[in-house]
Amino acid sequence: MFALWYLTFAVDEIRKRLAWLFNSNKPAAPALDNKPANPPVPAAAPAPASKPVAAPSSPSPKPVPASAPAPTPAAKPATLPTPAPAVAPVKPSAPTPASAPAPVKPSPVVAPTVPAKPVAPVTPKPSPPKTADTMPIPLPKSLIESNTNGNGTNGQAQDLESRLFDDQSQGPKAPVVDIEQLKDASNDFIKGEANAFVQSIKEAQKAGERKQDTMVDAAVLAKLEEGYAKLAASDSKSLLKKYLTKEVFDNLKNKVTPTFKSTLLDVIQSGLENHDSGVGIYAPDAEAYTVFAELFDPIIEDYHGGFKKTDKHPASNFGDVSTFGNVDPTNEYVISTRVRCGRSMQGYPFNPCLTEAQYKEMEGKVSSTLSGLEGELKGKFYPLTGMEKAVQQQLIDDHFLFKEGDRFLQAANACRFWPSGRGIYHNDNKTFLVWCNEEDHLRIISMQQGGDLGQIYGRLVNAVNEIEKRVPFSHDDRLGFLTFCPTNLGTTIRASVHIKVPKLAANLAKLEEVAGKYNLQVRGTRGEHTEAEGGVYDISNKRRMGLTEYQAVKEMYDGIAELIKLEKSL
Ligand code: ADP
Ligand code: CIR
Repeated sequence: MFALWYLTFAVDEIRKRLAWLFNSNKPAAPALDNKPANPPVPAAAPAPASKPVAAPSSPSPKPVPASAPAPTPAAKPATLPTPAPAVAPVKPSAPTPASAPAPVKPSPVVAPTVPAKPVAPVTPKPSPPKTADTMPIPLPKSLIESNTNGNGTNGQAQDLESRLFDDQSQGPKAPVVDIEQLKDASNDFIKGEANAFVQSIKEAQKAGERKQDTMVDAAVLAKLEEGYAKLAASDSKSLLKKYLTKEVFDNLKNKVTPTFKSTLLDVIQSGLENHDSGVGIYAPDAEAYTVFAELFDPIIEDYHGGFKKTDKHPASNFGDVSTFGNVDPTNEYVISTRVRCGRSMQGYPFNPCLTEAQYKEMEGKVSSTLSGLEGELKGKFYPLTGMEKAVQQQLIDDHFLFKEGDRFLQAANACRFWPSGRGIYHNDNKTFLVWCNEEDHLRIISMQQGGDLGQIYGRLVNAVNEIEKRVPFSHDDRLGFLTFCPTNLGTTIRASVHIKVPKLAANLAKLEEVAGKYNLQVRGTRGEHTEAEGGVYDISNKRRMGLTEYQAVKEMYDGIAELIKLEKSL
């Protein structure tokens, strides 16, 4: 019975991954608001591996350290290859269909993603685990390559499919060979993929497309030492400065991540170049969370209000959306409300390690996937490439679109090949939006005027559920959903209001202190690192890890209610 269940699960899983792989890349909508598209802005010439291309509006493109990981031509997983003998952790209710591909060499890694929820059950089975616990394992490189080459199906994959299903045209069917044979076939397939993955890395190393050794080169070390000395001497209030002690620095400065060879400089260069950072670090690739854990862990614990290195992020739970009402029932203080979450697509690394081809491929996948949404989520995808500058600026001014030239992201090598692969999807009234390839692969956003959090959060939950049915996302057993910035890990939820509380805000330090009591963060009107305009503040939940999505949103809901009460009493 278990074997049959396992087999059904494996069949569904393979179908789901193949569907994702071979999802056709439909062209994006021509331009915003149905205006004809401009001729596409020629993408900045691909920079040499270590030289990011700054966003056009960047005030002063920064020199880039020689340490940036050399992009390799093929997609690599954002989630991590598992050391050879290790197998994805198995939850009682979700057997692991396969072990993840083997890494270049055994090394500490972030736990792999957990298996996917079966999509089309063939036989009755135990109730499936929650979505967040059911992400498929990363795709082997050879599968991705065959897709991106435009060669149609991969031979191995096709062979496996034909061994699992007798007739594709009829939809899913019962297996046509016996269970033991199938399990063996599946294991052989996975082993073959793992070997191919390792082989492809070796070949890329031979061809000089990626760094071969695990040593940090002298130029990077010199930059690290110089940057560290300057930071240590500065009055920076960043978490980077707080936790990068000399001991931690010396322990980490020679380390590199196993797959992308990212260095400590890749992790901290944003904070080294921007002493006014609040945090100052990013994960250039998912392995960095493990290799540089000595720095990430205390920063994560500090930012997320006590999430310890021994803690495990809880399973995803969006809760009962109907329990949220209007955060400002009298409509006196709250101007607008927004809830967003971030997602990383399985099979792709974070920004600093993406190639331009991958950016474009991801944009195609996002655009075609979202084009299947219906009802109030129905909308269009608008690529940044070719978008009229005036249209882009209006979207930014109206708080719908990400800003351009963020110096914190630029210094982290996150703006390479801009605007290639970047874009925004939104419905007609712009209450549901998805950002593509800004800081994270996807930012899923629900927002509208006023304080009806119930409606806004309900829309977000509906959207996330719909998108998760179609796209496999990177998830880690301990860290939750994987994101580029450690402040966004876990739930990735930021629920915010644009609010005017003039009496409380008469003293900004006081406002921040009171907000802090309720685990809230105060930002300016145009988001992070901006000033308040016309007395409008952006106040949101600060922590995103160690609590559920529901609890993260509730933290904002309850905290804002308290701030409004306080404002009224003054
Ligand atoms: P993120 O929330 O995606 O981390 P930012 O802080 O940069 O990033 O904010 C992105 C945009 O969202 C900014 O234009 C900001 O003004 C806008 N925004 C955030 N919260 C609200 C809100 N409650 N109402 C309207 N716009 C908002
Ligand atoms: C900084 O360190 O200020 C930027 N790298 C942004 C950090 C993310 N901010 C946040 O509070 N969520």
